[in-house]
Amino acid sequence: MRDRAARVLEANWTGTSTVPSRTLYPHQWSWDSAFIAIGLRHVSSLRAQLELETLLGAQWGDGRIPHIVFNPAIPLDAYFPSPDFWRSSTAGRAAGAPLTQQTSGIVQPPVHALAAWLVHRADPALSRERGFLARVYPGLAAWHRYLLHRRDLGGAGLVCVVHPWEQGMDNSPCWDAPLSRVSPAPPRTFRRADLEHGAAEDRPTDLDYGRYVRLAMDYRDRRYADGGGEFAVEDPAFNALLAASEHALARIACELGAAGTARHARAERLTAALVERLWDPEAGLFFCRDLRGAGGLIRERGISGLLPLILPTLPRDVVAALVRTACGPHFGVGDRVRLAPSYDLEGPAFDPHRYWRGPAWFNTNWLLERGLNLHGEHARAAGLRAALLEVAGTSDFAEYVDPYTGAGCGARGFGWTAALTLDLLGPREGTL
Ligand code: 9WN
Repeated sequence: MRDRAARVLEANWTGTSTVPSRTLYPHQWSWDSAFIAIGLRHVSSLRAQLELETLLGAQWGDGRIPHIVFNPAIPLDAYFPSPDFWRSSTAGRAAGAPLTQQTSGIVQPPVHALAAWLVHRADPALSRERGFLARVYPGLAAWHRYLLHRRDLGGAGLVCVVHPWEQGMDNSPCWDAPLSRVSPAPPRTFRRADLEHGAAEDRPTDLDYGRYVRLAMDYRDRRYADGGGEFAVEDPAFNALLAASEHALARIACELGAAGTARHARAERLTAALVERLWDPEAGLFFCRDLRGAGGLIRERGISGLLPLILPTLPRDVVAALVRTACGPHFGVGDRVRLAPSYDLEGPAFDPHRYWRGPAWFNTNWLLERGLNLHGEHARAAGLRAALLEVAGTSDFAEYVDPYTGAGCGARGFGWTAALTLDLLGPREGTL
């Protein structure tokens, strides 16, 4: 397994970073790279460090880490939206986009500081010799600053996503209500590239794609200034990852000889704000909060609502309820499914094969496994780990799988599936 997974990462390595998939996603993606670095550290700490350094090399002056860093050697029509759509170096100039590298203008979940800390821990000697933490710390701090200062659109201490792609679970039913208010870009004004590699019945519909394009286009035409968009959602997983990464940044600061207390305190405040704003005790789950339209909680059960389990200072009753929900009828962990689905098994929009509307992904299940271990649920975590390893192997490191059968869907030889397999094969470390 270890060799097979390492071979996938080798095949997807470009020399400076790793693509999620040679066919479907032939550039560098932000949160993919963070998960990939977490796995790469078990085969090459140097490559793991470079992965993150390359991504940070394309950071914008305002602190945002773009969700895609484009490889100029790849033809424009290999992926849509391509660099000529985002026009980062012109439309993003005021926000400090790089002049010579082409990127997208939206972001993805902030897994990077967590990844940087885990990469450092895998090989502290090499990390110190290369000054790895000192190289990445300023960029990571600016990234968190951007999110906390420019993206707290609700003013309650939580960060907003302004596009479904930012949260990473693109087509989740959690976005249906806020997206329904967005008028789609006309189909003839763009050409999807994803349908050449993925099955149309598994991918987002043309109507949803038109809405993704509209939102991205409007953001670009506002020159990537924050605050004015039609879509603004507080998401539990995005904010939980920021809090976990803020704890990691505190550790990095300490390692560099600075104080980490203020950062740990900020992470605890984020955790408290999550509970205050997004926790629903009756559902035993965190929900997304819509900041546009009529506003309020979006009562769709997505896996995102379980992921605050990765946080060390979550109240005990919240932890207990989340574990019950994960193992109950809506997510079926340890019972009805092989891996936790991306969306409610009993929800009206559930589909075991359609993108983020039911299938299981490896990164979300890896986070769940970490959360279960963190809170002492070792037997459940071990069950999930065993299922993850088995399904990764039998599906040939699929992008995602049918949650019931484990049958592979989407791309094969997928970067984070292979990387997180490597991580699960390694020692299960303690908590952050
Ligand atoms: C848009 C690369 C990315 C992942 C996302 C996943 C998918 C892109 C797409 O692929 O999103 O960013 O074109 O559908 O949803 O989580 O980072 O693997």
